[in-house]
Amino acid sequence: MIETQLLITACLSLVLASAQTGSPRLEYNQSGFLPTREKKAVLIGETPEARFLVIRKDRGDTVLRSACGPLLRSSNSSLKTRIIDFSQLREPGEYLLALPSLGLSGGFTVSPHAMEAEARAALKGFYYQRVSGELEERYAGRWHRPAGHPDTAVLIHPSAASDKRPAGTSIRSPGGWYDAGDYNKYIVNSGVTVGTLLSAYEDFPAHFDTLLTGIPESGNGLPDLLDEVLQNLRWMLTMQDPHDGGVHHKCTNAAFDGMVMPGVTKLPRYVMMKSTAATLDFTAVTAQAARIFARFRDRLPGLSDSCLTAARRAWDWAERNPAVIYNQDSLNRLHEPDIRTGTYGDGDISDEWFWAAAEMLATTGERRFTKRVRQGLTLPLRLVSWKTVAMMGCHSLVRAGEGRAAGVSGEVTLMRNRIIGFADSLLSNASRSAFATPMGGSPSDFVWGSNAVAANQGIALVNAYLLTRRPEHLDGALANLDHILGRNATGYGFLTGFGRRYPMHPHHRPSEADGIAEPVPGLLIGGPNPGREDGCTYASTEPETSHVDDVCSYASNEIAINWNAPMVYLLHAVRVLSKLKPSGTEESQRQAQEPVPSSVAENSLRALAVVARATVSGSVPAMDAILSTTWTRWAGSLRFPRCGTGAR
Ligand code: 9MR
Ligand code: 9MR
Repeated sequence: MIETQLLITACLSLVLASAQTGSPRLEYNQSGFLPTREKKAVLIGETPEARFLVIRKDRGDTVLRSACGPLLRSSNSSLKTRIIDFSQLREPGEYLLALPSLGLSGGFTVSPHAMEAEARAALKGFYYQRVSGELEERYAGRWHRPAGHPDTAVLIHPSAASDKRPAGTSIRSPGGWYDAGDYNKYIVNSGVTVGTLLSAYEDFPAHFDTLLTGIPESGNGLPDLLDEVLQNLRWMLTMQDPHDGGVHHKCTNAAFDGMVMPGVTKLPRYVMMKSTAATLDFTAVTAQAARIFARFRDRLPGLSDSCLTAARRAWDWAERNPAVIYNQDSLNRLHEPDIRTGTYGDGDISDEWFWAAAEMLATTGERRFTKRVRQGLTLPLRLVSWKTVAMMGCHSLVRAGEGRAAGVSGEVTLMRNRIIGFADSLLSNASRSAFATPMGGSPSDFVWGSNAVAANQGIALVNAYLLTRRPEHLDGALANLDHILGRNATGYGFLTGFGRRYPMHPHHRPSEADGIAEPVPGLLIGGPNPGREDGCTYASTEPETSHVDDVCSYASNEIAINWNAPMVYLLHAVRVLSKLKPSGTEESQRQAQEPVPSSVAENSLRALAVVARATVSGSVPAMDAILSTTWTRWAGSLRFPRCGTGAR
């Protein structure tokens, strides 16, 4: 160990200074890497780096040395980055990255179990959003709580009054999930959420058939995902007016509850007027549920048929009322009491028409739905969000195939090509991205709920992959997952409870009011949003960094079911599909093997490798200590030219 002592003595005598401006940092998926897929980190800062090493944490061996990518300028902030690609690394284990500007840094794991707990937790996140039942300790752990709003006597708001249901009378509308950090239940948002979860089931049924999440229904003969969906689907069915088939837009308080636990406030709840958007979204998901639950007729006799009947009645109502838009401001001018909760108002429902028609066609094969499907094909293919749902219909029709999509088989071929074209444009964004992600192709990706933009782009890429089996489509989806779980400009992994740094103060009433420091786990935070509609104080206002971990911030730090659902889809899809097809394009492998000329940086890396090995062999404090103490800074700030003695 003379080598090590020499090294330390020599190095300690050097000036400890950082040559960098700003402090560089390394961001990557904090939930680990899958052995068979791409692995990238992003070095943020204006660094002179040329080379990096990957070191095995237990043995201190250098297992990979390669070149950092060129300095990139982000188009979504003033940050500069370099991509560090270690996709070549495939052996499961714990590793460190060594970089001249950072020293030994970035402990990460490669494992076939990477993101497995996250995948389960994101689905379990819905359990914590359940409205009307108690969350028992044996399922909810320390986040157990009494039942929330019972919703057994919900008032008919004047906007919803009819002869059969006069204003002020009440209906039962119990159950379901709370929408987000607030305690209301909105059909439009429930629709896209349930549709996304049901699509996850339809795309990966064998996986979900055996997946357990530790909910009260686990082991009852139904997949947990479907048990969870049923919680909300059954609530949705209560929102359909049995007299005419129309669906109420939402079940809500007049104003948002304070930051209290569910069930604390006992203020009146209302169902609002029926709307065409709500009724069509309801049609779409009850139609989809009808075909899925048909497989479970033994377990749930009648459910599939009830869903289909509900779907048909809703469709018929929409045909009679094709453009009833929910506009809360005009309602508040006409009626008492004023309603101040979320609106999910959508003035353009052509895509809702298409989605409903597509699901009806996929389920029934009846030609009466083809007209609306054909009309919808002229719509621009937009990314899925609560108000843009055409792509949901495309995915379902493509999944159903020509057999079911009777009369529109030519169009289904067209849709396949559009899905692939959409995914390819996302990939071309990734090739220009300072974070190597499809996410952020345009600054407008950073909206309220930007992490769901990333997740829904991921779903679009997965759907393309299911058609093409081109590894880059799956790696593109994974890249957005990496974004959400840490490879982003903020340094947060955005799923509560996971990774080394996640938001602790989500705008989520239970997390805020329960007196437990840890937020409720498995919830996806909205993410950077330069719109900053909440008026909170943000340290940065640039698109990709305008996020603040403050309960105040509902525009960047809330959670929502329509964000969690695509996260569930993406996590499970990427994991399931990664078992099928290894990645690593020839291009990236070639790049990683190219020799890079020896340089100052090279020498400093050698020194880092020596430090790493010496640490493991016990001649300097243990690796963990190095990482957590001044050793990191020491190693990081060395001027290495004179330290480079005899590393591998
Ligand atoms: O808590 C509400 C959150 O769920 C919504 O997304 C947000 C926007 O509609 O509104 C939040 O409620 C705020 C209200 O709009 C204004 N007063 C403060 C409320 C939050 O504390
Ligand atoms: O996710 C919704 C976002 O797209 C809208 O811009 C925003 C304002 O209308 O509302 C968001 O949805 C919120 C809903 O209105 C109330 N519950 C919380 C939702 C997430 O913040």
